[in-house]
Amino acid sequence: MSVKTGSVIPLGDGSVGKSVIMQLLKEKSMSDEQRIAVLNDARKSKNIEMEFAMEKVMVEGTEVKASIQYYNFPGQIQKESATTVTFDEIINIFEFLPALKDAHVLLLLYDTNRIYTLKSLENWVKVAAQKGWIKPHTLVVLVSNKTDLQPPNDEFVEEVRKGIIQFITNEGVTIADNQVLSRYTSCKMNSGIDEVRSDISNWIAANGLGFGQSGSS
Ligand SMILES: Nc1nc2c(ncn2[C@@H]2O[C@H](COP(=O)(O)OP(=O)(O)OP(=O)(O)O)[C@@H](O)[C@H]2O)c(=O)[nH]1
Ligand SMILES: [Mg+2]
Repeated sequence: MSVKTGSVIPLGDGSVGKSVIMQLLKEKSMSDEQRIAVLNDARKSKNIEMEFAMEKVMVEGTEVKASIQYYNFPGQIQKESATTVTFDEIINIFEFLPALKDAHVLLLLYDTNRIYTLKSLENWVKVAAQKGWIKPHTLVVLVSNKTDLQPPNDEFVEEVRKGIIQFITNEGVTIADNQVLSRYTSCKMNSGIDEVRSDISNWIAANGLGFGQSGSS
């Protein structure tokens, strides 16, 4: 069986749900109680958070193992106090990590209940581009989270999705329209999470770095 490996980087403002969704994506068979505990225990991230998951996926009739590495950072950019750590401080330390040379999947998360977090995604895409994370083999998923609190504005979300494609294209990276997905999730209601998990594992199974089987690249 071949194994494909790839990294997933969630990006977005503070409190949009990056840490929580990463836990839910990692753990496929989480009970309702466990999920509510993850939501209730969520704290502002003060360091890089790493998780690892393995998913079996069928690709053209053969089973492929997708080995998925999640790297999550604090969404905070401004320094709030001497003890809080910002995105840039963390990322500067971890820049040498090989898995951070590029991302196979970028999750651009915002909180549907705070519309300015959707506008902020323009800045987060810029950060990703500056870091060189967006490559022709990168899947971008625009995640509208907390839909239990506020249903997203479909037209505005689509406008932002198109804007992301335009920006990436202007950066000189070739990206197809179906490489920037839009997904609606609620971590609280457990809706849309399975879909995002499949997006990630299917993409990494097909486009990840190959090990194991001879002839695979
Ligand atoms: N109602 C609701 N609350 C959610 C949802 N997802 C996350 N939350 C809550 O939102 C808060 C922030 O979630 P986190 O995962 O810590 O957010 P984060 O993006 O990691 O934030 P930073 O670590 O500060 O960057 C927590 O209190 C979560 O319980 C959701 O879908 N619905
Ligand atoms: Mg966090």
